[in-house]
Amino acid sequence: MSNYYPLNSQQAMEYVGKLGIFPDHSSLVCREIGDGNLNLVFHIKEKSAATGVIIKQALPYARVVGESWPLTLDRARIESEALIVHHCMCPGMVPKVYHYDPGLALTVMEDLSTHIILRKGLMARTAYPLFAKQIGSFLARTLLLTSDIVLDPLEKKNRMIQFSNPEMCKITEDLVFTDPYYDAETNRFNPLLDEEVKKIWGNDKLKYQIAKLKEKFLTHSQALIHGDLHTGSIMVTGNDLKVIDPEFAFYGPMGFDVGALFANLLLSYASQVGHSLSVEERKRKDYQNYLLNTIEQVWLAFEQEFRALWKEQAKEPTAAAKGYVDDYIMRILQDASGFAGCKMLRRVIGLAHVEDLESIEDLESRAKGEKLALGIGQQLVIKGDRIQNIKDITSLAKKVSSD
Ligand code: SR1
Ligand code: MG
Repeated sequence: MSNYYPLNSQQAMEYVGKLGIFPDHSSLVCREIGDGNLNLVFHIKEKSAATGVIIKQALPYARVVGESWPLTLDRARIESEALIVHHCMCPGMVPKVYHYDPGLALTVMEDLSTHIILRKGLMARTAYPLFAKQIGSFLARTLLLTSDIVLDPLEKKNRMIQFSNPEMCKITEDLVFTDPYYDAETNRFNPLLDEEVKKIWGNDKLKYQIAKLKEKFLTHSQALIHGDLHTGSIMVTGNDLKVIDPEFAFYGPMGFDVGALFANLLLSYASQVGHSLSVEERKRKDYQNYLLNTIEQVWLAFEQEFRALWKEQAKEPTAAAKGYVDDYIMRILQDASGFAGCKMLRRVIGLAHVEDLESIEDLESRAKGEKLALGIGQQLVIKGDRIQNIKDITSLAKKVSSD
């Protein structure tokens, strides 16, 4: 884009000033608050106000690596358009988009300062009683309502074109499905895991399953998926939830979003082991149980809403075939297991890690949590095809923990 330039805080304020969002002559303040892997994020508000707006601007490279990793600016379009689709299906569950500028690859959107990143809430061992129902519903609605089961076939194909996102998909193909399973330059891991990681690199059974999961990610254009639904892409209060950051959105397998969420809840579960020196054993176990119960509740809420929507809204003539919806849901669960496993492994071995584990300063304590994550991740991948219900996943996590 010829008129693209990365904003600084002053320019971000001037930009928003011209949009008529704030009254004329407002006294604005701005902070760059981006702490993710990819983008600039500016928080702009009137000096005395509590909230204002967010400008999220894509950089032409991955922020986490630097200019040596060029990255498409089209991800800003994908994100703003996915937010609009998600808003139609789940009003109030994504930030409102106020303005999108293709030239500057930026979106001006609702300020969510009242919310916190779910990952931070989990790290503080907070319980969110409404979370499972809310995210289960978000998943069921955004996935089923963008699929062939509900959409007119031509509209679905047009949406696949609209959300063609090859460069962002390539990041996932490399960082989730390829690099962590051999001695790739992008990998970085705790040196105390050397032995475990080498075993993973030599595990043919695991790599065979991962090859099949990658193939599914590459070829199964089932629904408009968020594409990066980890606990850093969800913001919460005690009673509200917003899903943010769909810049990896594309037409892919439904189980990838469900699996991403399971993986990140399980990474929180595994991290409890590394933090346990500093807290009572009882508190750690209670929170682990809470996390497993949350996974079960998410799935139940997802399945319930998915079945109800299927009944009410399926337009695909074959949707009423006896046993089809049951089989469809079972395949999502099995895919979710496999994808969750890959996503756990990549967060320990690959380029981009998670704060749940990284915040454990002592390398030996961290390695305990990471080993548990590697153990659960491998089992989810290997046993994915044999999972029959959600308790198979939570029992597997418990079993690996007790081994
Ligand atoms: C270079 S981007 C690394 C990771 O950050 C994002 O959140 C995605 O998960 C991606 O794989
Ligand atoms: Mg993100």
